[in-house]
Amino acid sequence: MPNSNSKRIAAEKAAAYIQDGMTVGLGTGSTAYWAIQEIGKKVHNGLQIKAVATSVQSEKLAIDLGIPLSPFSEIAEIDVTIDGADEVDGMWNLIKGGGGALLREKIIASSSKELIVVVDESKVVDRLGKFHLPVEVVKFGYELTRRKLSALGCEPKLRLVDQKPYMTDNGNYILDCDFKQIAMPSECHDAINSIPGVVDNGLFIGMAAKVIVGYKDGSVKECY
Ligand code: ABF
Repeated sequence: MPNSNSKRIAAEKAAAYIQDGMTVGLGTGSTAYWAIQEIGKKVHNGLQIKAVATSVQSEKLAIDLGIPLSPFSEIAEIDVTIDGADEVDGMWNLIKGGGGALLREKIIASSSKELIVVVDESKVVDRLGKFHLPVEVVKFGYELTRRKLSALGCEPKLRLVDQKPYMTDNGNYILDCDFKQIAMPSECHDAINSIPGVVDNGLFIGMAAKVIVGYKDGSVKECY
């Protein structure tokens, strides 16, 4: 994972909130990576937690670090989830899903008492939408789903890896939708999710309890 200092300081600041006895959601991406590393150190030093991961990638990292994972069936509620984002606006609405994990991230975030978002300064924007919005769709009829999405005023592109459709951990496709800018994120979120074939999208509206931003100069800012 890239050794980006500003991501790392934000992630480590967030990891300081993890206390004994907590159930913790582990995010996905290169910023969440540093939070998981820090949590792994704390577990190695005796911290007693249960964790659940937002992706197979984070699950593997947690296992490598000795972080105890619990099956969803045993988790009533998650105390804190630490996760990254692709964009954060002034209302702390987020675009997530660049890493392809948006569905599990949203499920876990919605089951968490507190979602702490960790980003570097490049992710903070005035208006969401420069980052193409990831939308997770079922494979069946995705061409029709794509047409309905484009009718909302965007250009949906099927995410490819090695010239083949990217498959999420849940066996679905991702359409990356270029809206240029998203003036009304909440309405956009609802319009997208009302389209048959859409599983969920990367707009996280009003879900962040805290946003921690790391800066190139080594400073870090917590926004409540
Ligand atoms: C994940 O973190 C994704 O939702 C998002 O795409 C990614 C942010 O990227 P990174 O932390 O690697 O910059 O939660």
